[in-house]
Amino acid sequence: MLKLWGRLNSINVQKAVLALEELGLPYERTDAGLQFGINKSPEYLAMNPNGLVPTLDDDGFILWESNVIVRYLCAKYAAGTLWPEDLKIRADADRWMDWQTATLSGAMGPGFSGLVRTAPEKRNAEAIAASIAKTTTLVAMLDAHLAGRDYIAGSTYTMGDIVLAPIMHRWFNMPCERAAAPHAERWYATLMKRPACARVLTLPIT
Ligand SMILES: N[C@@H](CCC(=O)N[C@@H](CS)C(=O)NCC(=O)O)C(=O)O
Repeated sequence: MLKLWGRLNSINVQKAVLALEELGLPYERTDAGLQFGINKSPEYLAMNPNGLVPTLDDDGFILWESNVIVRYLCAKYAAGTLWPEDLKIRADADRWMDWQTATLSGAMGPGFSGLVRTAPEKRNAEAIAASIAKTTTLVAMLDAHLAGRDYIAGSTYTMGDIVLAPIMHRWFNMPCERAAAPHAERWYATLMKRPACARVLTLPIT
């Protein structure tokens, strides 16, 4: 059976769980990271030397990097749908997946950890404001992209949506002011009607 390590309040773990849930695959998940520990143990480091979550074990094949886990699962079990066969549609999904990791995640991180994981008296207001401002600009970019399409890579739901959904769920639920992003909000509402998204993303952000 597929095995996954990682705590559910990590957006990177949520991506992998969402892929598994969308695919309807049986899997076993072990909480790991932060208060659950495990991820710095020698056994875990032998699987994932980064000591980070998530890690996937597919019958002895060990994989880390959340976007790669999503791509692998979608290519193995949903080629032609979640993993588009059309090269350009797939590259479009890949582009936004990499953008999420390389650009959006880093911009949103300080605002999220400041507002959600830091006691009010210890918050760095300047860092939080800078993070919210950067994220607002990036979300506007995503919003403009979604103005012309139903989903990240066009007219159908793909791995691109799976990777963007957890971070956008976080953004739409962070305790801060947000500029209107009507196309991204419409996209998010559509996603939340999917049973797998509703199961994975209705958790409060922590
Ligand atoms: N690029 C990696 C980043 C993984 C990562 O940063 N994971 C965080 C949680 S989102 C982590 O393991 N933090 C340490 C911990 O939870 O103890 C991926 O996408 O899988």
